[in-house]
Amino acid sequence: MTANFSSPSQIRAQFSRAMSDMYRAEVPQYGTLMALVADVNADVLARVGAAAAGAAGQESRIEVERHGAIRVGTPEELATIRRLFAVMGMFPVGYYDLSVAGVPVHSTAFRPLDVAGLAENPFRVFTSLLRLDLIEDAALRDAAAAVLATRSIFTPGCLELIARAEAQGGLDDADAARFVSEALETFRWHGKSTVDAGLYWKLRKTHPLIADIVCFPGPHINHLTPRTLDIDLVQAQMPARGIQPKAVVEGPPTRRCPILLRQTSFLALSEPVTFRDGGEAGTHTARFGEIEQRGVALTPKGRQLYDQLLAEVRKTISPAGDGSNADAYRTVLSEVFAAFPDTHEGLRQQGLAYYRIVVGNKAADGSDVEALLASGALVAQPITYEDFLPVSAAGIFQSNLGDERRDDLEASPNRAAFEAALGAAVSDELALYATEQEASLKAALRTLGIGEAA
Ligand code: OOG
Ligand code: NI
Repeated sequence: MTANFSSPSQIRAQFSRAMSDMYRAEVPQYGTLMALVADVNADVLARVGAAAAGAAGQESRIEVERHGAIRVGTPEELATIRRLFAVMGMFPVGYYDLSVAGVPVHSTAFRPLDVAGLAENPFRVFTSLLRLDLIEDAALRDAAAAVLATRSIFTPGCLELIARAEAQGGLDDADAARFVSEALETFRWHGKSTVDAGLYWKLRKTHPLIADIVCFPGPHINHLTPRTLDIDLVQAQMPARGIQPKAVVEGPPTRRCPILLRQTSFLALSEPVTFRDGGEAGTHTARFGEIEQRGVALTPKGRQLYDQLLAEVRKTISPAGDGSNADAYRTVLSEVFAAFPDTHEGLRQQGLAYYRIVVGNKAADGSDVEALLASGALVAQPITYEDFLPVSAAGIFQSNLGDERRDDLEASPNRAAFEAALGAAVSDELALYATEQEASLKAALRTLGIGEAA
């Protein structure tokens, strides 16, 4: 008997559309950003054509959001979030320690594990868990924990449908539609804080992110991110549309062969909040819009080179929040990254990046893979990086939390504690790309009748 269930990718597509609609209503600037991205993408396609715009240019639905981000407060919340995303075919990939950059959270990305799932709908959610253990003031830590212990971030209907999906192995169309609307409630913005003004300000002084996570009824979506074909152009054109970009684009510089991920955002807005005790109303700054441009996934060797070059850049210059050294930063970034090969052949042959190997239209001669690639019997296509970068993520966090003073933090990755909270291990993102490259090569050789690869 085959049950008549909605596919997880269909549910994810519905959920991502519902989030986009809700967020545009909540944060009108996000709608402005979407319109700018659509215009820039159309310009690029008109100018260079879809083929030259790379794999991204050939996607039929380039305008759909690629990711969003939330921050949860407790292990129990994280564990239930994992079950919620699993209903939509999204699983935890990667561990990101943000304490290294002074942000008291650690994170994973919930996403489809395979290329097929990402192609059906690419939506991912970068999900961070608050680390109360990094708050030094014990009384404040206890107060925050007490507040978090009393809240319930899921509707009863959502919890019931998660359990039903787990028990049945899926949801039918009617249940899936209900699930999407119940799940949406978890991510909605509430301008009414659950705490008194005094506690809000104490937490905010310790770290604005702690106030953002602890003082509200749930993990409001804090940004959504469409994909652009030219991030430099969107960054440059934001001011003309009345939105203020962060000082610099995070990640690698502009290149002929894009690698990893480049991101930028417009600065978060100040939203009015009221407090439980009716204390003087204030404003809270947390929600923004982001754009991303993705390139080829790097191997461990490529990633090491990236991390090393980025560290070299940051030793010389770190981008100021007010943009005063943005030009100088861009110059140093591109000078230092001149050391990173910038042809796909070079990247592949030096083992720096991952490629999907497919059969080309030239006759095969012999069984040497390099020779087959050189003759065009095999073709190497860059595998897109689908994950995140901790230094970039920290830059995105920081630029949207305002320039308020905050306590310094000790770097202290704790993947084991994160996985214990999650109730599952996170997948290793690099292993997913390596497996895809290997499987594609095997399949291509099989098609050519060459049999097992050496
Ligand atoms: C998440 C920031 C990280 C990204 O694109 O690197 C992120 C947050 O601000 O909660 O979304
Ligand atoms: Ni983001």
